[in-house]
Amino acid sequence: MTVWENVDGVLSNRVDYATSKRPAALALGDIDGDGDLDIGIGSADMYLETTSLLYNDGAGRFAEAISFRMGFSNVLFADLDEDGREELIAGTNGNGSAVVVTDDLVQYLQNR
Ligand SMILES: [Ca+2]
Ligand SMILES: [Ca+2]
Repeated sequence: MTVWENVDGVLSNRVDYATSKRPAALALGDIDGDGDLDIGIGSADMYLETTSLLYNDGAGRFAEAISFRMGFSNVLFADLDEDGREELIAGTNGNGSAVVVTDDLVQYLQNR
């Protein structure tokens, strides 16, 4: 995934980020409620089964992708429980399943 900064109307300061293989969908949302848009990426690769989340550092840069072993090709953000932090909702095209990822779950998985 590549992000360019808009500097006075000119796309500049290109930064490439490693994400899930064969990214198929991208969504912006604020999963940690800090006011900065984070990025969720779904994958079209059913074998590698990765969905990625990149936290915004508040300065327009993103932390290294956190990848989950779940092969969901569609992603979106919505604040399902109205706590001010959006959840990442990921769904498949194939088997009709979906998961909801919260910031609390990500922090738990990162710190165990
Ligand atoms: Ca955020
Ligand atoms: Ca929420």
